[in-house]
Amino acid sequence: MKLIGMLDSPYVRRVAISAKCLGIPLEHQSVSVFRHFEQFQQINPVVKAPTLVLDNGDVLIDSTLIIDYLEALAGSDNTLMPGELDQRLRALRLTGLALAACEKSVQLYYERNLRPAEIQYEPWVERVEGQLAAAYSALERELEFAPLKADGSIDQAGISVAVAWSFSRLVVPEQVDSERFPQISAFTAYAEQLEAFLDTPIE
Ligand SMILES: N[C@@H](CCC(=O)N[C@@H](CS)C(=O)NCC(=O)O)C(=O)O
Repeated sequence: MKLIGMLDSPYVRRVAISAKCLGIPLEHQSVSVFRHFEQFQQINPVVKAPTLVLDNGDVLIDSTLIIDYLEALAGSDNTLMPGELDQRLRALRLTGLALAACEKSVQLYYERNLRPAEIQYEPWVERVEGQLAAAYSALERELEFAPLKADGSIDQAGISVAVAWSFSRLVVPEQVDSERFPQISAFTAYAEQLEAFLDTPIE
């Protein structure tokens, strides 16, 4: 199976890291949705990263759906999601907040870097900045209440939180002050030292 997309996309990176943690080999092709648009179009006309191309040619998009498929391939004995209901609910809550933080960081990055300065719309930017801060504030409270385990293992919530934070620090550093979000920052420092993360650097 081939994973298409750049590792500077948090969505691509969470799929690549999840696959490694689940023990599923993927052939990674660093194709950019911007710089290699036409090449990407040949693989997937929708041009969304990540794209997973199965060995039979089927194409899957959306990181959460791709990870769902990888989880099904790995089997229930090898999963990144807790089985117990309350823990699963928390993992879904954390993952949802991390994905919202990714989405808002991407929107800010696109607004600042793709849209010409004269047609940038500040009320929209302020709205997105507020949403990004709200997502990380909620995550910080969650981790204050109950830290994520840092015992050498990692689950889907941990992968998504760390990937989101590293991405936001890269593309919108002025929005994500480590001192304001110490729990998230410390957990990300732990995660980025794990083999699956070191093996999957942001490009
Ligand atoms: N919800 C999707 C979001 C994927 C996404 O928006 N990826 C960006 C790259 S970071 C992309 O494909 N951008 C190109 C575009 O939307 O035209 C997921 O989880 O995979």
